[in-house]
Amino acid sequence: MYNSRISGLFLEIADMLALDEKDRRFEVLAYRKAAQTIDDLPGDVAEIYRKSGLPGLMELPGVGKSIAGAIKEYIETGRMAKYDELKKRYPIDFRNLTKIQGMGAKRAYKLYRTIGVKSVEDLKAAVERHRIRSISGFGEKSEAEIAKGISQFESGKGRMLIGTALPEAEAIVRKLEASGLAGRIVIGGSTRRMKETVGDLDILVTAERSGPVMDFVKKLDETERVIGSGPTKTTVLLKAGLTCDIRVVNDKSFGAALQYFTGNKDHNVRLREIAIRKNYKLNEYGLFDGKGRNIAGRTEESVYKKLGMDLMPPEMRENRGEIDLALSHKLPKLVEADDIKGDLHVHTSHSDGQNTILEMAKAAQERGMEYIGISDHSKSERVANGMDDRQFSKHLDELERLDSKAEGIRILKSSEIDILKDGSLDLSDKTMDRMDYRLASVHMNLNMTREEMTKRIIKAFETGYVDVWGHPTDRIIGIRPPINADLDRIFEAARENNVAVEIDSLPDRLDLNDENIIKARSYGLKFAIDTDSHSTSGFMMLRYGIGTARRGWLTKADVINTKSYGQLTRYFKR
Ligand code: DGT
Ligand code: CA
Ligand code: CA
Ligand code: ZN
Repeated sequence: MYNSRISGLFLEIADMLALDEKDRRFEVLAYRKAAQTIDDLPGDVAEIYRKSGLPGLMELPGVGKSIAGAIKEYIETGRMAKYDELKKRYPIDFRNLTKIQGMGAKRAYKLYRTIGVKSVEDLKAAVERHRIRSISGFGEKSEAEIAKGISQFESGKGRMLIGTALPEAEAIVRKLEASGLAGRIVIGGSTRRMKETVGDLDILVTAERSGPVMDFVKKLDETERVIGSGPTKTTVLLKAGLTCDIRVVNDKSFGAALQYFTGNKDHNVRLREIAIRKNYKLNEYGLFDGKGRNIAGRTEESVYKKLGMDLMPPEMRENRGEIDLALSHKLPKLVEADDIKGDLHVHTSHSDGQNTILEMAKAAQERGMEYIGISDHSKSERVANGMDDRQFSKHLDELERLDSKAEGIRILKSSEIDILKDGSLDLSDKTMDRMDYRLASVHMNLNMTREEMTKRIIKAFETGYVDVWGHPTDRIIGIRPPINADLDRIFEAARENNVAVEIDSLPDRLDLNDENIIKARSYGLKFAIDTDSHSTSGFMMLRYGIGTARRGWLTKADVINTKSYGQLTRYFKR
């Protein structure tokens, strides 16, 4: 899968072009937009090129002739001349440095020019020697912020977002399927459990002969180098930057192997204890009775069943109580992507989205949605072109007009309203009164004390205007830690004020996370699973929000946007 590599190169090219003395704003935007498009593709961009050549690439939104040429060049040669050229001028690891909170490309460049920082390691050394604070434009405070950013960065290192890992694994599965060398091909491990970050990929394959499968994997486009290989297991380092374990098992043990390699480890350990108590033995080859006879293993279900349990979804397998529920046949029926009837967090070209209201509505309709809530930013989000009350007045008129015109989908009037520093909301009551529902999020002033932040959010809820709390803790995985706030008190206030909490499907947000979902649910809260889409391709991210919701054990009834249009509008009016 070439997508993440190519979009990464484009983002870095954009960063470097932006440093130029000449104004290259349009080129910078073009590369950013192309990076976004490629990142959002459901399949491999290389497949598009192989099937339809340059013209196929140029049909992608935001991909013109020269960018298509760069994609082609990279797929064919593994290099990109434009990138290499810029890199000579800027020998700086922007990709990792800009992941550190408090470090944009401009600041990275300045540190390079003044004290020669090229990499995260250099930056770390400079921070430790307190060399940052004396550089103009930085100071002690930003040195401390960068130090914090580095430790946050390091804690996420070596793991990859599910939003990158899953498409990568799927691309390999598709190729194995097309090869005809294997029978069943299934993704296991943390990827199957939809964990927010993944350490390595685990793929299980059945095949009559393992040799040809292993050879195929070693020669994949995706493979950077082979780490180890034997008849049952091959480990390769992928160009995407993570390793992949491929195991070949036989049909008779497939279910037992899938169970074992799906994990997680604690879940497996408990399962094995239950087997031992029954005088059985459980391993990746099957379930065996006291006489060593194989009594289950062809399917996962057979293994769980012989242990007295119902089969539970992979997302639940974290040893958080799911085993007891399975033993007592009380597993919940978890929410599914098909249950979602609409999206309540959508941006359009009226603030920082790329597509018009109608384009977004049409794309949502094509995905089978019954309604879409348009939630463009409020005025304090200046960087995101937020609108003030006057602009909203026109915007809401427009939404009403489009709703009456659109066929097959309803358009709900909303906004992602900033929760300001003092807990007030960013729009007037009059404006908010006109909306079908209100989404409210914290975006700025994130460095408050725990008490201040808690009060700020509770105060916003107490206005009575908040229907959904957007991306609640505001974390960005590997980049920004969650806000420091007392979630117990906030959830209590959410219940009292009928505020549903959001699960934002963007793979670097997935906020609320699984553990906080379980906590919020214990307060009786409802949830909205949204995509926070900024373009028509954004709706594809829904599956990550669904995966996270399932990791938090949510059912259809817990999620408000599983309601029909009629039910939902009644719910908001109550
Ligand atoms: P990751 O790769 O760190 O995101 O997490 P996983 O869960 O994919 O872990 P991984 O790849 O090390 O191993 C895949 C599965 O294999 C894991 O979920 C459970 C099983 N497994 C690995 N090591 C052990 C072990 O020592 N004991 C048991 N019972 N199972 C194990
Ligand atoms: Ca793994
Ligand atoms: Ca593994
Ligand atoms: Zn937001």
